[in-house]
Amino acid sequence: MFSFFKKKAPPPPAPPQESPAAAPAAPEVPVVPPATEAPPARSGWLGGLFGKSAPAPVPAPAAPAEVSVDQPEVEETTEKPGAPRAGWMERLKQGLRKTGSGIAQVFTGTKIDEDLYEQLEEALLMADAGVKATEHLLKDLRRRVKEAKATDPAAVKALLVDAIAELLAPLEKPLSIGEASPTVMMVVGVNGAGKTTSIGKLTRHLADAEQRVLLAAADTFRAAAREQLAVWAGRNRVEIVSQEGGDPAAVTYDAVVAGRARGCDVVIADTAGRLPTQLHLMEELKKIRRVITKAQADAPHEVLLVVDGNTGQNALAQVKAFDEALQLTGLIVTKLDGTAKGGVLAAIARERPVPVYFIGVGEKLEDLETFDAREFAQALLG
Ligand SMILES: Nc1nc2c(ncn2[C@@H]2O[C@H](COP(=O)(O)OP(=O)(O)O)[C@@H](O)[C@H]2O)c(=O)[nH]1
Ligand SMILES: [Mg+2]
Repeated sequence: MFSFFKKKAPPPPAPPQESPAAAPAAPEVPVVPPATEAPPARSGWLGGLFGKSAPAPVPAPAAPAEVSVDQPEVEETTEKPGAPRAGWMERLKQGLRKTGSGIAQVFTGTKIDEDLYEQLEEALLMADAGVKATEHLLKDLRRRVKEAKATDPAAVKALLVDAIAELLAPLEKPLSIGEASPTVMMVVGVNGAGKTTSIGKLTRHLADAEQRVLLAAADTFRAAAREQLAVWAGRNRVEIVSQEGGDPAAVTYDAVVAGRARGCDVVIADTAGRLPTQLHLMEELKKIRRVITKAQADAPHEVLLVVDGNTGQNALAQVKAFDEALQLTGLIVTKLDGTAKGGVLAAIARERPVPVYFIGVGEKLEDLETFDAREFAQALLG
């Protein structure tokens, strides 16, 4: 069992017989080999996965299953698996700069007065923090300023980082794999949020960690959606259960059954974000959830909502709606590299604190990161 830690981990012990760690090549295996034993203990997402060499190739194609499981086309990819954490922070900072500088701007003056608090209130609201989190942060900041007897705006800014980090801390939680076999994840979210892309990225990290992954293309309504997932399956050399025009719940059911039969470590279902008009999305998703339980009693282990960080307060509304219908276990917040106003995480923390397993900071494979409250707070004010 291992977890994706959000904390900076100590550097991994020197790998015994690995190729140069700087720019590891993608594995040449056609299919991800079955994990025959427990994976090595991970020192964390960053310490364990980033900058790590590809797993040793073990060509062991899976046995055919009863359901239609496509063996993926192997496609060459140019992405390099691994980016230094500094690079990631820079991307996040760049992404949040628009907002961040708005908040940081408040602290460029020379004194702490009511005017500063007013400007800060405005900046936080503009950054999508929402009324509740903004009120909370202002109150908390005033208390901190009083306690620390802070007298200059730079010190107040540092105290605001502390306040935001503390507010966001409950959202930090590692995604843990391996307690169940397989761990079944259902990924939901509105169209275009970044579900399929995030599944692709996550699958890559899991495959790199020698986890055997099976994908379920449960967005059966759009051919393009199935094809897109198949491309990611190909890139990651993992298997996919897909059926043209099939029933999404049936496809997911088949995938979980196949995943169990094949000893997969993880089954991930990609779902639709929009349905033909006569059908109701939430009802369809609830049905998928129920049917998964029929294939594996303790599943799904994770119901992940993918939200686009650019959608501001609407993201909070999505978290609430999906949580009520499906009892979410975690979030993936994407597109924080764009014009996102990261304040929405403060709103989520205050109003519906569903853990943020990952944040997306770009379209490439390596652009998925674990969430660290303090780093995020720093980037927000950077
Ligand atoms: N810039 C950026 N683009 C992203 C990110 N995640 C996804 N996308 C893009 O958003 C678009 C929609 O993503 P997709 O995975 O198809 O969304 P889905 O409809 O929820 O499955 C695609 O063009 C992705 O490349 C991210 O973190 N940053
Ligand atoms: Mg999709």
